[in-house]
Amino acid sequence: MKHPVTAALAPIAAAAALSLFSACVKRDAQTNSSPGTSIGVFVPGVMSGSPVYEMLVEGVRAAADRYSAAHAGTAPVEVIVIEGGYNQAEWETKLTAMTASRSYDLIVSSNPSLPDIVSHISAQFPDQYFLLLDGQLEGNPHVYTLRYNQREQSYMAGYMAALVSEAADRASPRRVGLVAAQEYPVMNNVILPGFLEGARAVHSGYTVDFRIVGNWYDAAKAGELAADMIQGGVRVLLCRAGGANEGGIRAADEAGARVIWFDTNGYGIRPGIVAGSSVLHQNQAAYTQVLRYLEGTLTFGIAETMGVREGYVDFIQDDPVYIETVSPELREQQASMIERIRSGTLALPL
Ligand code: RBF
Repeated sequence: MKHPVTAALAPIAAAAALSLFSACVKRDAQTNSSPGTSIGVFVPGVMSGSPVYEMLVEGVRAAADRYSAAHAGTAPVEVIVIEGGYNQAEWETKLTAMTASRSYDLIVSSNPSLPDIVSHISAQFPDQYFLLLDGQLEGNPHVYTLRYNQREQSYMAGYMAALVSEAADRASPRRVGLVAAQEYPVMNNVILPGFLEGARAVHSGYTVDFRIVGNWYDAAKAGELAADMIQGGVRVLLCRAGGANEGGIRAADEAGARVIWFDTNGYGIRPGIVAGSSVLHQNQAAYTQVLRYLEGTLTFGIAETMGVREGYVDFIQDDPVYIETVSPELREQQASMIERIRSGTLALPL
């Protein structure tokens, strides 16, 4: 015989169970119609002063907004941004904590060092999906990667650096400069050689003065290094040091040298000083790939490489400040080199 109280409560319990069930059904329905309702963005560094990360977040947000607007009946896609900070030793712990929270259907990040970190984390949390830009990892069924052809990006920078150097001062040594935040495999094996390769395509006698700041924020140190390089005869330098670039550009301005900007359009930063902008369309990459994820068409487990021909790497030629800063002859030579890359006549594979 049922206990009378239990019997009396039975309908309530049934109703509660039913409402719990319908809540689950509702949630499942939402999940089914929008599989990536929560996206976590891990910024390996600090957004401010690092346009490559600002572009990342901008692209993810734009994809989430676009998808949410097109699926007005379902819950909007949520985007949470977590900055890892400048201490690289903490990134793995921070990203592990982010993954362990199980709050995100997808974790998005961007940095050549992320594939290694994610490989460790993925072994512990094999169900978590990751979308990594600016890095390469093939064969993990929960990880999609897209890297840029930075040989093309740095070649275009080196070519313009040498063109401007040739025109600047015949008495100077044939030497271009590269101020880098730190050494890492892509810097040493792709960007540095690509920059030199581009300069040597203008004249085979070019060498590169390569200096390291030691971090991504010390503008004073970058300025000292740049000033010293210019003192030694460098007329054009590529600044590759995130927030520290400001020091390099200031030193160039003070000493009458020129700077080539990397990743974003830098002409407006100090008009007349920035003579080239070799860019990555990271916002476009983040937007396109996150939208593919939300629409269920992103293939995990693959690694893609995108360059000039795919429209993700470019050299900005139509900015009025560029047109004012660089002579028509040099712009013409730069344009025809870029055209050769775009058409495939000049192949610069990674
Ligand atoms: N780029 C930045 O603009 N700011 C950064 O703080 C920054 N930190 C990085 C740390 C590491 C370990 C590595 C390998 C790269 C870093 N980058 C940073 C470079 C960035 O992720 C990207 O590769 C380049 O901006 C692409 O040209």
